[in-house]
Amino acid sequence: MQPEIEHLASRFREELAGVADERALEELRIRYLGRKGALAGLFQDLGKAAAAERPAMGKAIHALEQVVAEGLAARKTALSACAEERLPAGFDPSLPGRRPWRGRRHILSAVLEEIIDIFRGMGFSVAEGPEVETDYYNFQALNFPANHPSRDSQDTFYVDDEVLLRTHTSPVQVRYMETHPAPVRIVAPGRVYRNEAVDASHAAEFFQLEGLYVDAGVTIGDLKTTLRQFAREFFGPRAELRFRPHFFPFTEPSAEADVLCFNCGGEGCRICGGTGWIELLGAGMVHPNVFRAVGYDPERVTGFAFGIGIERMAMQRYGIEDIRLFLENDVRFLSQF
Ligand code: 2U9
Repeated sequence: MQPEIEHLASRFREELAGVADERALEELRIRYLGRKGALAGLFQDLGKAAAAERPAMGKAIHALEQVVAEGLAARKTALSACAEERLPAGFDPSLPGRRPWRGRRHILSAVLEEIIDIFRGMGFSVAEGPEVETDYYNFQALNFPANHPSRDSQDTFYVDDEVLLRTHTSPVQVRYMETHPAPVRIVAPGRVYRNEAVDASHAAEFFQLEGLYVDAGVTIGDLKTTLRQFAREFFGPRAELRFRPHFFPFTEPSAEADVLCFNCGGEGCRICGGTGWIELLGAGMVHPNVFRAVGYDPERVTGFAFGIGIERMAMQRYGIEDIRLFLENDVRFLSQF
């Protein structure tokens, strides 16, 4: 197209974009295609042009004519669609839409569901229970006697002397055993509360998944193989676990399990604090007093139990350094996962 004609084409497009109703569109049509319009003027110029220039000029004018005709027709369709749909006249339904905001699972839900799936694959089913519990189910049935120092590690928020926010999901397993005979193979996921001074690694509410396997003849060997299998599925086939003796009121013996540091492979680095190992979970053989509390005979059944902190697993997997980020609801954080 020649410069003058090209200029007209771009002016037409601008004017077309500004057209808001059918009357303005008709005016625009007359200005370009009417008897005294821009195109008519160009055709007159064509008549006066030198013979050698005419073919190229004629082609360019016809091209412009087409641009104008098509532009007017498209705008007309758009405007009548607006009228039919009662949309504002300036609305152009041919424009691409805005992508709607898509939600996603919270990173803690995603990690929790992944862990649940691993245990489902090993034959565990899911049990749930209330977050507001009684002193009996949260402590006494789990072998924390009243006024015993073992309670110090799990201070919580009290509604009154008897009613409190659960400090672990263990009451779910207590309730389950009260109502189901052995064998039991369940995981109990959920939110728990502790009266903690909040900092980068301590929260007053967090998520856990606890597991319980009870039957005749369950051994600590079953506990170790089950947790090793879990670690391999969650961290990868080369994940290694080590067990250190520990104390929990509700299990005896008890242990904490560490996973070989995925970052340094045991050499010692910043992530594992130079030890080569990262603390992962707690576990143990269910204390006979817990079985007695739910009416199981500790002479006939044994069982193992374990507890996994979900935030800790997510922090390790994704290199998150502050536990408070999980509950701040900042989309800049959440949308990374
Ligand atoms: C019953 C009997 C025993 C559950 C267990 C742990 C060890 C444990 C921690 C992991 C990180 C809490 O979230 S955390 O801070 N849990 O170390 N939990 S054994 O033992 C039970 C549960 C129920 C009836």
